[in-house]
Amino acid sequence: MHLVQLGKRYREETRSVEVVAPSNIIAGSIVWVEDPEVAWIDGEVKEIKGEKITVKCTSGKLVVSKTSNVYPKDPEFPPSGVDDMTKLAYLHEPGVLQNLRCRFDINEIYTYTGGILIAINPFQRLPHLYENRVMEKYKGANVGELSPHPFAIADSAYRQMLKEQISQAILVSGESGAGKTESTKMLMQYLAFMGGRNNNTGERSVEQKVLESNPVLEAFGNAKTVRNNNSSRFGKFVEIQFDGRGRISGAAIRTYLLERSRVCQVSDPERNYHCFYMLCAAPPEDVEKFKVGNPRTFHYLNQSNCFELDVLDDSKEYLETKRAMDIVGINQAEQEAIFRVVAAILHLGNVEFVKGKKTDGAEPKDDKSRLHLKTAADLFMCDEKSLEDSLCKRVIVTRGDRITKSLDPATAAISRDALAKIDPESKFLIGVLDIYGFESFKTNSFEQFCINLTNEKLQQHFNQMEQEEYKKEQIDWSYIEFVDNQDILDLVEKTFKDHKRFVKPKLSRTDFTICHYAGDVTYQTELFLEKNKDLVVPEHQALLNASKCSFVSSLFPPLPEETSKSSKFSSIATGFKQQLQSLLETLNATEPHYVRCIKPNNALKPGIFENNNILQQLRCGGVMEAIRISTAGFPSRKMFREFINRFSILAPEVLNGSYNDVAASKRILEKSNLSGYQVGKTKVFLRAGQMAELDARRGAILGVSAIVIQRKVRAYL
Ligand code: AD9
Ligand code: MG
Repeated sequence: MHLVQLGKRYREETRSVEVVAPSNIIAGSIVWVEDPEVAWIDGEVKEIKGEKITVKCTSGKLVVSKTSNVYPKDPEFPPSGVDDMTKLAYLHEPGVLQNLRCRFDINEIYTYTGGILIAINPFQRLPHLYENRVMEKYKGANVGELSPHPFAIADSAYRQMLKEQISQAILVSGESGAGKTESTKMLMQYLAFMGGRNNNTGERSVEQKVLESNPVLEAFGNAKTVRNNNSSRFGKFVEIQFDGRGRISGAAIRTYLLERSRVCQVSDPERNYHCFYMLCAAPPEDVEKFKVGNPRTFHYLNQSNCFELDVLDDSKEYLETKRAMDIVGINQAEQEAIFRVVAAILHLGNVEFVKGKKTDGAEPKDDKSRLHLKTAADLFMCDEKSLEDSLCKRVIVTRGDRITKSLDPATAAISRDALAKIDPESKFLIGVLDIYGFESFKTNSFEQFCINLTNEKLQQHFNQMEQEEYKKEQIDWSYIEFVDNQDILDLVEKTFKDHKRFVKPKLSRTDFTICHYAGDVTYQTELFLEKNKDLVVPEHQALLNASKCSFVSSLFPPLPEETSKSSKFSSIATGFKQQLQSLLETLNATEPHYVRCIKPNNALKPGIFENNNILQQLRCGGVMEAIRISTAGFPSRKMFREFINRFSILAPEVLNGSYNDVAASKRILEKSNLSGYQVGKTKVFLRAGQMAELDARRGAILGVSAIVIQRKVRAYL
């Protein structure tokens, strides 16, 4: 409900900067009117009476609406849409939706909104879009010259890095299943392609390692959820480092907030992390070595009835993951140690406890539990008795509490070891951020709180970068209203009560609502404290530190003296806040680029475009906000030199003699009779639609000259 209201808020704000005022609408006009089912429906205005307008919809329905809720429909809308929203004659919500839809229908899944790339998940392989020859084509082409594509975004980041000598970041966002991880892979594929160098040593190159790190990360950090069969349960920031000449010199991956609770608790029909099922489906000799078997026999897996996935062959994935581990440089011994830990977790999960007969503590329930405990100890290469003691002698220890810890360092170690810097001469980096988008579910807990706070921060970053660009170029932007969300960040980080963004629902004692930039979210606090605990029991730490396997013991370094006495308590929120702070510091030093992924339907099927669903995502992802800012501001910008190269054809005389960039750019603009644009210190800033206008004129002239040339050629023949 709140999202619908929010949509209204956007529309009201957008209206003040509407390209076409609703007053243009008269009887007979073709318009868009709101519809509860399909969001917007087109029709013809039959009658206008003051605030009321009657529309005969194409569905045959007669709708009476408020004049202010009706928008003009572009009568000359091109049937295959436009590749940049700023080229739309009418830039409003129904127009944006219509454009995305008709492009989606012809498998054009990418569209620009000014500088942002919108990517709609096709839920079907479109291999022709990602071939090597496509990458070749994008190499060095201007953004806007070719169809919108993640390669174009990566190319522009790469070239900007070299030209301006600053690091770049590509922020990929969207809800679960929208295609962030897939888009991230394409961006990385392109950057590896551009920055790769020949190596004849037979060793794996850094870029190969970067690309191959994905299957490893996904085996340990992805799981099937109800929203996505391959859902990343962690955020990641992939840094690709380059030397001054643009060649890849190293890479690193930072991960954020892995969902640890999944190791011990899985709800039907979801799955635990892929690695557990893979190991169970390993070749017989490995199954025997790691003492695993049918996934249905393990408590951590059989809490859900989902074991196999149509789209994923676990035994194939096991081999693939091991191959990828080879490539990224995890040797056989390390691989074995990693899978031993994975198997030990499964066995530990099968140990059941009962109240001890002799002492107050607990003890393994029966021989079966004892056997699992022994197997876990064997796999961890630690002392069985100590393992039992460490689990049983503390009443507060519940099944799995400590185990939740082990996957996380394992994943961290993989990314750390796999992708260590190999060249100290890195000058800049291009970072790609694949992070969870804004979430609002029926019940929202601690995870949603952290995720939404992240998005709030990133949205603020987006607004600040936009404002900074205007300031730097000394562009007058006083009339552009940026919605500042600092107050929400203050609310979360500093105060809590009596804040206009904070609502306490009357009917619940434990819920609270925060009015986020993307909508209101009510959080249920029951599990907040529990989930926020990052408890490591010192006995467990000491036990595993003493493991005979150096890999396992390295995951659990000895604790400093003073903390080993009591349980080491640290909060997830504090750690996460620090990570987020450091991420933002990195981002602040980079030039940002944006990819917004959209999930067209919840059935995860090709060809289905759900209007209401998509609109919600456009609003939550800040796309409507970006369009609003764009309409009010200057969505298209070009460096003077690029602008002159492209448009001097509109005023060829500017190139006569020695000319100055500013004067030449101004002259071209004056001759084009545009208004409202601004000329900054290094760039030309154009209003929505003006770039398209200039391109059209350029196209017309080029078309004419092409005809002249053709005629001449024909005459010559
Ligand atoms: V989550 O927040 O990690 O749960 P993501 O990362 O946004 O989510 P993901 O990239 O995993 O979503 O995409 C989900 C699925 O959609 C993939 O497994 C593919 O089957 C499908 N997909 C996404 N993008 C593309 C694409 N460009 N072409 C083909 C795609 N299929
Ligand atoms: Mg993902």
